[in-house]
Amino acid sequence: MRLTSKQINEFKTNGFLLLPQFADHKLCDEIRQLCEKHLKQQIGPIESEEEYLQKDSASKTVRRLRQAYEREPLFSQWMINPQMRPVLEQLLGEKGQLLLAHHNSIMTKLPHVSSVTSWHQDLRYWHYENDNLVSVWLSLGDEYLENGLLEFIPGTHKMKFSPEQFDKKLSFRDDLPQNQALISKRVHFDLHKGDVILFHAKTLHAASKNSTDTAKISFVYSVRALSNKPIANTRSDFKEVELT
Ligand SMILES: O=C(O)CCC(=O)C(=O)O
Repeated sequence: MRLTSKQINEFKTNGFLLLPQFADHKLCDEIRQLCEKHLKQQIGPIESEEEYLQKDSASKTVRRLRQAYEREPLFSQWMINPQMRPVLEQLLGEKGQLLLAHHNSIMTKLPHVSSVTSWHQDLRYWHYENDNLVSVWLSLGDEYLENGLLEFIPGTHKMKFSPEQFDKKLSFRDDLPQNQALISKRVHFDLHKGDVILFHAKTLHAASKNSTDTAKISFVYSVRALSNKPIANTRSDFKEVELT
């Protein structure tokens, strides 16, 4: 698949791009079934809701299944999918390299027990020479505001912010009038099984909790431009996969 120049411009302007019905439904169902098995058995490494909220608790509610690439051949096949490579190459302006340090996860919002994901830029904890990084989000079922859909603020990948606009965890503060004006420009698209949304590592995004009775499960991985190297001896300086 190749993007049209309208789609490329849309990504460049907004910092995100929806590719409706990119992935085959059968593949999504097979991936989802495997995810459900890993979730049920709490196969590690996981990030729990308790860890995310920095709560001390013996119980663990899975928020994300980390290191998706090494969990199942079907997962790694999706992440190196030859159909996606030319698309990423168009957005990055050069070949991509799959990161195993960041995202590389099955993201969940489990019914009633999940938390809000505050406004943030993914790059907040990432360390690369520049910001030429794109994430690929695959919906394995319906995603809408009530079950924790992602929302984006258009154009924020190109904006400059001051450190005061972020809190200690580097979330974008929603209590500042200046930030609120920007947050009011938030947009979302209801997502369906097989939809892919591509977003830039600096695009501000957030997600609500899941107040429905069904788990929301999505797959996310990220890719850097080949020339955009990780900074040595940081978290980002980790295993990668060449997308040649
Ligand atoms: O919690 C969510 O579903 C949003 C995930 C997210 O923001 C991210 O992976 O960067």
